Amino acid sequence: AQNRLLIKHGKVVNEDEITEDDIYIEDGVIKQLGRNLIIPGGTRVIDARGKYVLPGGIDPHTHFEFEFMGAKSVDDFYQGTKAAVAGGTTMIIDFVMPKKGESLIDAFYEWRQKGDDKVCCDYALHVGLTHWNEQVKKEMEALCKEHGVNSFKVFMAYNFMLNDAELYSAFDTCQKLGAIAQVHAENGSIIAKNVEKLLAKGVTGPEGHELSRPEEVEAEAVNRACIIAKQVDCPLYIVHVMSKSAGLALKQACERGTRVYGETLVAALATDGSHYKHECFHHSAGHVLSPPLRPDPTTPQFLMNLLAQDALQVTGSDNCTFNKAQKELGKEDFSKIPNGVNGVEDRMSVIWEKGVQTGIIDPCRFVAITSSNAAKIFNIFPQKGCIAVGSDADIVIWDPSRTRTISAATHHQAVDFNIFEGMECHGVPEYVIVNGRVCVDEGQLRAVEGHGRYVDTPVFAPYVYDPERVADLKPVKNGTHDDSLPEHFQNKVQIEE
Ligand code: DUC
Ligand code: ZN
Ligand code: ZN
Ligand code: ZN
Repeated sequence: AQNRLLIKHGKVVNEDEITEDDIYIEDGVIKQLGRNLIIPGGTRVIDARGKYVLPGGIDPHTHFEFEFMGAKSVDDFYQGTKAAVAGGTTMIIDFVMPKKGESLIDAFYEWRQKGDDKVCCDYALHVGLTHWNEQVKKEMEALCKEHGVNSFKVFMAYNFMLNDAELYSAFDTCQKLGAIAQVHAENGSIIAKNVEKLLAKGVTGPEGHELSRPEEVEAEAVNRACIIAKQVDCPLYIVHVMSKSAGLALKQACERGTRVYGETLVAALATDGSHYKHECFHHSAGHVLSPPLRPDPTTPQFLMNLLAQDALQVTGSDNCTFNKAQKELGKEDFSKIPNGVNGVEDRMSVIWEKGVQTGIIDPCRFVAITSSNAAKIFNIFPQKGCIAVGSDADIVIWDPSRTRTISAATHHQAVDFNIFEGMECHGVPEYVIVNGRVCVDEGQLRAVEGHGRYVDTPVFAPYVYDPERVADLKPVKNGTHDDSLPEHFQNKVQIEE
């Protein structure tokens, strides 16, 4: 066999434990795990002494080459996944975004066409529901049964938002298919009125962005989405939880027995809304994303604490990058600034810095929130998200003692701005192994266009708790892992039609 690799002497970190195993990889898969392995001659050996060996990061939220608000995001599937790999992420999940009225299946194939030949690492796709009718319902079923899709995103804001009755039907359809519903939770009707009012008052700059969509407008939508999902017992995933209020609304819904997961963004964990007051337009507009960064400077640590408590489970980037020139579309009107920021490359280092380096989370929890939980929720665990015999060889050898300083001048993304500019991070990927191939080698990036594959995300069985397939997320309390299942996963009764 070709492509053999042995990783020796590292501290192997999974979400539940750290072991001192060596790892033998052949043809892209982990074949042996343990000490004193017997391996074929001619195998390359990587010494990981003093380093952590982590499951490659999974970024479940990117928008590569996305036409949005009159612009097209500049990181495509090549540049975007190359940057991901450079930072220790070995799989991304992007969003198919059908034009209003467009067939979901057609849009799905458009995205496959953008991705398949370009991706440097494996990828999967969520599908956005930008309108609602019977045709959409039929196509959702086909996407689940024939195209490896198990997640659909609905919007409560933007001009493709669904109303409450449509959300109810969309969630109900997801529930019956065994899919998970994702929601962009902001009250779009309130935002539209606020924008009108602010512009009329002469507030046209980026500072108007957060003012038009304050955190209670996010929290209201989180709460409403949770209530609607609970009516039809649909598992729900709130994307980009950006504020304290939204995080608390989600936590309370969970305590009421709603089956809901929360994702927050690396942007929200490491920066804040003070940037919207920056005098330089390219700087403030460069931080515009929705939901916005919050003016309350205690927000980033609060969200990290929610991750530590398992009140949030996942971190993504929402990487949707626009150059300075594109952001100028909103020079006269903040509501026209293309929404989106970087993060796919820096997510792992920034979260290590803000979470592990500060002592809020341990390396196991870091693995859970950057990789394992996304793999479980989107039903690709243990192929992805862990280091185990039989799993894909997506592995990062992580040096916690080295640091790097983030800059647009040195990053691998196509975009000309970086919201983490100047941030010094402990935790540097020294080797990144993607499907058994060494794609960062002693810190040198050797990503290969087209090396990645499309990964099917199979649906779950609706209503049934299936220990083989349903995510059994383990809550972490003060660094000790509680193996009991969260209540919302305890036996659901099968209801036959
Ligand atoms: N928010 C962003 O900032 N960009 C892409 C889409 C979204 O919801
Ligand atoms: Zn969104
Ligand atoms: Zn500036
Ligand atoms: Zn997004």
